[in-house]
Amino acid sequence: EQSILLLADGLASGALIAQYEMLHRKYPDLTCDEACKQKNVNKNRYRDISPYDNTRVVLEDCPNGDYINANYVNMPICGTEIVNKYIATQGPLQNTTEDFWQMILESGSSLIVMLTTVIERGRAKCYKYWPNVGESLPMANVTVRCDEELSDESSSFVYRNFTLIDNKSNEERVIKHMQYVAWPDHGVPNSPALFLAFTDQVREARQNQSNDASAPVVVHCSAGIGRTGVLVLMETAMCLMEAGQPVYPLGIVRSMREQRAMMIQNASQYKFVCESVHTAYTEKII
Ligand code: PTR
Ligand code: PTR
Repeated sequence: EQSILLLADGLASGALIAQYEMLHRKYPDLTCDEACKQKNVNKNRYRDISPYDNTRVVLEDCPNGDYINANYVNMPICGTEIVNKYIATQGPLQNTTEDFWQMILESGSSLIVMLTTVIERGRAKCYKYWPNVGESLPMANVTVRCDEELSDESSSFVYRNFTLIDNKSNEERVIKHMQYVAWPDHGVPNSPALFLAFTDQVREARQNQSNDASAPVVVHCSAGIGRTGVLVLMETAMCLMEAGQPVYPLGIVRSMREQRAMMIQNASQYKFVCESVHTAYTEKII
């Protein structure tokens, strides 16, 4: 396959990384004004990571205002009717936990993918925004209950089941939570095989969403750019391969960054996905 040969060549020569380094991290024409407003600054985990205004998630009925550090990211799969929808967002802060759950409610999503742990190397990376098993977290508009928590044999993944209750209508929605716990920020996953397996599970869970299969999958890490970008790139590449379409990772990253700035944090993360795609193709994992 032509594009896979190109990928192999580009990896060998270093051209792939050189091209990646030349991409815009952020499009200068796209504004991030809402993020900088005084009433919103303390809702951003990192000062240098802001959502573009034009793709940001605007909350409709949130007690704390319409702002959350999150973007809609839509990834069409060429040659098919498929558009994989995501909301890419930062790891919630204590003061944005309610906004996060409001976003889940309004988006219709029933799948949350978490690519960080709560603390890494002694630093807080994400607030534990969910209750312990058997407990509930009541908020003004919604209540979240944690029904189940289990981890896989490798201890790399944790799965949880939540029930999200709309306090006004009493409607309930089952939310699946998939957490990848073996992946430091700024780094790459500990194993390509495990990450491919995890991405595959996300793909499957996306199609089996309890509420609406076309609802966005909510993906977050700490900043919501690095590891989140890696997952979006990987799932997109897997879907393209499955559809027999060429995979041009550079174009995919460009398209992601038009929707959320700085997606994919560094060249090693980019290289990791390219190598995983190559491995998956040559070993016919997909
Ligand atoms: N921000 C720089 C980078 O993107 O590489 C440097 C940096 C690296 C900053 C690591 C902080 C880092 O660690 P932590 O995320 O744990 O604060
Ligand atoms: N200011 C932080 C830095 O550059 O290190 C922002 C940041 C933090 C960026 C974490 C990326 C990070 O990784 P991830 O998006 O995978 O959580």
